[in-house]
Amino acid sequence: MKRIVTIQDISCFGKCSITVALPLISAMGIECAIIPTSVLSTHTGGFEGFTFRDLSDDISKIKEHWKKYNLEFDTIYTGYLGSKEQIDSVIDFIDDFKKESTLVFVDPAMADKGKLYTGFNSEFPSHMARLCSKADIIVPNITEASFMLDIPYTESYDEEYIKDILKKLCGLGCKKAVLTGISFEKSTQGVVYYNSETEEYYSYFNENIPASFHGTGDTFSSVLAGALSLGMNHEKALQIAVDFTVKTIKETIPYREKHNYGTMFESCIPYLLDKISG
Ligand code: PXL
Repeated sequence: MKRIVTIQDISCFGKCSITVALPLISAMGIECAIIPTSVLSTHTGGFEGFTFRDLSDDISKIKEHWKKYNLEFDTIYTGYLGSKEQIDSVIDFIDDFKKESTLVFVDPAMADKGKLYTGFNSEFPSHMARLCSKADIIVPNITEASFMLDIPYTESYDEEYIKDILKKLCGLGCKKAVLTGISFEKSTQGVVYYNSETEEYYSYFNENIPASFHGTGDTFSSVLAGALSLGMNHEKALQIAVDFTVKTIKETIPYREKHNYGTMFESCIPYLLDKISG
């Protein structure tokens, strides 16, 4: 059985980060270990007055304990991290646990729609860029990519611009990059992927649904990290991750008034299992 460790926060209510990654990765038949980096009462988008318990000190303690047991992971998958100190501890973790065959998957979850999430200062993206330099694959949206590359955020772009950003992202040090939430025409949205080792690009699009829910980035990343860990090629893994994310959004739209804090991804798990076995 494949084994992933995911390192990100627990948002107790709201469906994102670990409460999305753990059920999806487990459902895909992959063992999922976790390192919770902080505990929040809710995610930081759309809720006022959330609590935040910093578990930064625990990251290195958990790491040292695990080293005594020589634990091994097929994939190290990182998501939302709350501070520079957490990023430093995660980099130490990668240095200690990455083997030749380990996939290091970094989702630099910190911003969307041109803005950093609540709680991050303008220096944070440069630290996230340091973590990205350690990755085999990174999956930023355009906002996160723009912050890490220190270029202006724009919503009007063409294919050439996106390809250039992908090359620049790989210039940070990662081997492969996926830009998420890309829309060249109104009716479609999807991802563009670049492999700097083979210099190949691949794009995959699905419907552009005029609705946005928290945690959809985490859904995409968890399924992509899972599919790649299972040994699928990038094309198939990206297709499954995009299609599943779209399915969860469509599933939630009829209930969006009461369920605007996250998607009803749970009822889409049978669809996911069907896709990965097909
Ligand atoms: O989905 C990304 C995410 C993860 N964790 C926390 C967040 C967010 C997005 O807002 O607030 C705490």
